[in-house]
Amino acid sequence: MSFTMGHRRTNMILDFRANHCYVDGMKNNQAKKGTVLSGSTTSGDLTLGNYIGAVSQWTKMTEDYDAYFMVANLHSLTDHQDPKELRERTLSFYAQYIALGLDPAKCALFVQSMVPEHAELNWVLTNITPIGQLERMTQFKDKSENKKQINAGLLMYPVLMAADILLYRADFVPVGQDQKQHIELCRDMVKYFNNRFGDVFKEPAPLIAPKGAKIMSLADPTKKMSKSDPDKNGMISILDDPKVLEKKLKRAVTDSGTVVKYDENSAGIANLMTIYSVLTGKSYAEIEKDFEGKMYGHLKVGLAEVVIETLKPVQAKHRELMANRDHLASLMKQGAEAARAKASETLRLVYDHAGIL
Ligand code: AQP
Repeated sequence: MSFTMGHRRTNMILDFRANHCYVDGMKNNQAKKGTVLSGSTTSGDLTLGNYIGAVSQWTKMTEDYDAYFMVANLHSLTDHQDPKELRERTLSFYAQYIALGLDPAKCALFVQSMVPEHAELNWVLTNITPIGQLERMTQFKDKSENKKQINAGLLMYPVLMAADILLYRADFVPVGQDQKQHIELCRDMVKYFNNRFGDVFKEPAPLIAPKGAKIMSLADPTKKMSKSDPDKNGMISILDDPKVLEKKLKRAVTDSGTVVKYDENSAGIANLMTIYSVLTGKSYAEIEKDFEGKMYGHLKVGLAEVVIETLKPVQAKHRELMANRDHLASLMKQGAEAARAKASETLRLVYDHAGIL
């Protein structure tokens, strides 16, 4: 009975898709280069690192791939979240994605918790994943350091991430450098699952941008820029006020040199030049030429202008979207329905293979 109901639900979703631009991509699936899935955790507002390393890559893929992008709100529970703030941030995050260029008509743009299959597949995968492998994850080691109490969710984070990817049987996962290890683990989990239950999944490959895959903290350029970093001076939030942006960039930590020259060993200035290069499309050599005879301070002022100009339209679009909550809610509902069409099909296959009624 549930099988029939599942079918009925899927048909309903496909009917919905027929009235939606997204269906055009689905109809032409033959011409697509494969399926992509990615997301970002609602542990703070998106940073320039999240944008450069991930979201900006996603927006380029919606034409060529069958694309699924999610607001990963379940992932944020690995850390303490104020429920009221989390609810509001989830809405804001969704609006930030669209403001940054993701078009909900060209991809399935959804909130993770609105697709319950993520949590269901997570449980199945939990039972094929060796704990030792999870304990070796760099992110787990970094995030559990100095914590008095480590919750099981922090350890299991990569399992839920694998469920996110495998539910859509994604071929590619566009991510920043820090997530590569988690994708490798997901590939192992595909082998464990297929060996035990039969061929259901294929191994996904990470897609990592050649430049900007690891934007560093402005306060400590040896550390990754992170949205949950308690030191707010280290991050550029895409919603930061222009005055705040200018102040943070002018204060960015660099070495004691003065000449604007790209050098990997000079982490602070290399980071600023990378951000400048990605946002303007200029090469390092061109930037060096632009700032010839000038000092680090000039680069920081120039970069502040570039960042402010880049984020101005994004912030305006975000404000506009947040002013119409009903419209956002309806986009979220449509996105979740489109995602569930594929997710429920995969889960049914998984349960069939695993003997789960
Ligand atoms: N600094 C960064 N440079 C380039 N890419 C980055 N990403 C994150 N930080 C940078 C990429 O953004 C995507 C979404 O990441 P996430 O939110 O799921 O988790 P994360 O990698 O742990 O990102 P944060 O900002 O550091 O979050 P918190 O503070 O919660 O840990 C991923 O593709 C990631 O690689």
